[in-house]
Amino acid sequence: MKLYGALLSPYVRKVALVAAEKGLDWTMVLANPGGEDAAFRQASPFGKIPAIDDDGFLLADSSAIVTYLEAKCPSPALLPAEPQVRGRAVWFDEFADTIYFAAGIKVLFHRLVGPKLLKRPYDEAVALQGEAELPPILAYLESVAPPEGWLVGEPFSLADIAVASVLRTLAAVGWGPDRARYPATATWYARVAARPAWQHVAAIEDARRR
Ligand SMILES: N[C@@H](CCC(=O)N[C@@H](CS)C(=O)NCC(=O)O)C(=O)O
Repeated sequence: MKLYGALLSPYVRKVALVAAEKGLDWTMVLANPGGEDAAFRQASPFGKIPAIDDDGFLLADSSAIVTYLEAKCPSPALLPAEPQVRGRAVWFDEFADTIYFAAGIKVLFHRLVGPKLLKRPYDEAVALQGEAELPPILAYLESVAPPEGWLVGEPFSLADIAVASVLRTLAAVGWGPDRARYPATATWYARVAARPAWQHVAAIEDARRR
């Protein structure tokens, strides 16, 4: 499977982590957000990352891709079967994408991606707005981070992958795990980051950054 995007994006990393947890064969194909490469744009009509090409099957959007991979390779299950647990897992995926990263992307794009990586227009006021939005989100996360096990209890799931992926991305702009202020979050995050699939994806990401 080709995975279009860049692993700094939590959405792209989410797909990479799901593929790695499931033991799938995948390769990164670098695509920037809004990139014009024709093959990428065929897979992602609106130029958003991630997108995949799985033996000619093209699909964009991390949650759509994860749903596809879960159906294609059900084991290990990352979307739990029990109805309430599955509902909670999808909640955390949505929380990660549309609440947590919706705030964090303002900091990421206007402090790092715009000014330093893609040399696109940026606005420090937007970064500050994102920083003002993050503390209540992090307080919520601290209130639900489990002392043992995973965000939905058991099993390890898409919930842990999606939320921890945002945390790793925001570490690049100084909003990583903060043990002093958010000890439960930092302890849970360390458990996620110790998983072999996480280590594998992190090694690929770190090698590309060097
Ligand atoms: N809901 C989408 C969001 C994808 C997304 O917004 N990706 C960002 C980069 S982190 C992007 O490509 N932005 C470019 C744009 O909006 O034009 C998903 O889960 O994949």
